[in-house]
Amino acid sequence: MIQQTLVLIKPDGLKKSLTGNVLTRLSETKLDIVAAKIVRVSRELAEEHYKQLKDKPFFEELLKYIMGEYHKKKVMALVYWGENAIDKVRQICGATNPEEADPVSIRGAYGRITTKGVYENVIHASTNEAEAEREIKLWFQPDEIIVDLYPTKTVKKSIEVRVWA
Ligand code: IDP
Ligand code: MG
Repeated sequence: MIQQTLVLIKPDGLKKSLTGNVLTRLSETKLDIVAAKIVRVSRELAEEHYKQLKDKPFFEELLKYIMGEYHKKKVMALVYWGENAIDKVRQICGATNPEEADPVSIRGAYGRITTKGVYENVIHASTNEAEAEREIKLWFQPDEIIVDLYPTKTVKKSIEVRVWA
């Protein structure tokens, strides 16, 4: 089954210069990267991304973490695409809790639990197709992805945009 999945290299991954290591590990999957960018995460984006966790005691800390308050204010967002993309990527990421994750996995090798109790686990990956669709549409516009993943429509917009001076 051909799938797409959202991957985020979280601020701790960028701060620790793990981008290369993470991308190399993910290349073992032989999946295609069909979108990639560096994002400064707003509070709105963070809240929307993690909205299923809003009642958790660690939610506020989680928002600060993904917004980069503790590391660098940036995240690398990618879309991986190919056969069984969701499970293949999650397998290499490892379990959510870095102390329970297989030491060979990305989270097992590079993650930690902070003194405030947040799992700083370096990477995010979608867990199922519905979540992948919601997340990819949240982080990317259709034209930022080089393949057609979901139906699109064309609308006329009259907006001011910033261009190079
Ligand atoms: P996932 O990232 O493996 O899909 P989720 O349950 O969706 O796990 O949680 C999102 C993120 O919230 C985790 O990656 C981790 O950073 C953080 N998190 C999840 N559960 C806990 C917890 O019990 N304590 C602290 N942080 C957590
Ligand atoms: Mg999740």
